[in-house]
Amino acid sequence: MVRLVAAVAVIFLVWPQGVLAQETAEEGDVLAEAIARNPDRLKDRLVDLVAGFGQDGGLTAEGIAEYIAIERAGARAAGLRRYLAMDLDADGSIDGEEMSAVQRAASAASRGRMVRDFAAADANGDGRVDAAEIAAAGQAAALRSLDEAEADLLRAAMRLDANSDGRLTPREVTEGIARLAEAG
Ligand SMILES: [Ca+2]
Ligand SMILES: [Ca+2]
Ligand SMILES: [Ca+2]
Repeated sequence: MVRLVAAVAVIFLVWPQGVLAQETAEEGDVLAEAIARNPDRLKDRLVDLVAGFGQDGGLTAEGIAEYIAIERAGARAAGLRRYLAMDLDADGSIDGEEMSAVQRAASAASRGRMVRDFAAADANGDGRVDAAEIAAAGQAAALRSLDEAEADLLRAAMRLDANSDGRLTPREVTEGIARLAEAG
């Protein structure tokens, strides 16, 4: 168990750097790869994004960044809420007693996950989830909802801005993906 917790902690510490290294190596290919995988799915995704986050008929790089931040913030808030709901004395951390009390009140179905989440969040394995660990768990939830590879792909979509006016239109998405799918 201690070894598992240590492994989780190591993954957590090493992972963001790993993602960054990967990002640099694959830069420029993410769009082509996603198109090769499933052009229709990417097209639908981007057309929806333009409709939802575009302004004056076009999606800007800022609009994409905003979407990524909003998605992640929502997931982070949901992740944080689950932990904050266990902090019965509102001191900013969750100890074993609080965990047990919340577990007793929870449904049998959610207990297993609760124990797993608690162990995963307790990065230093001291049996408490402190404020920094709660924050880290929230950030992990944010990155699970929209990871760096997906964020890269969405940012790379601006390359489909064929007339280079800084605004991506549904037509540019559709035609650009069709063009790249044919070329690749
Ligand atoms: Ca507490
Ligand atoms: Ca801890
Ligand atoms: Ca354009």
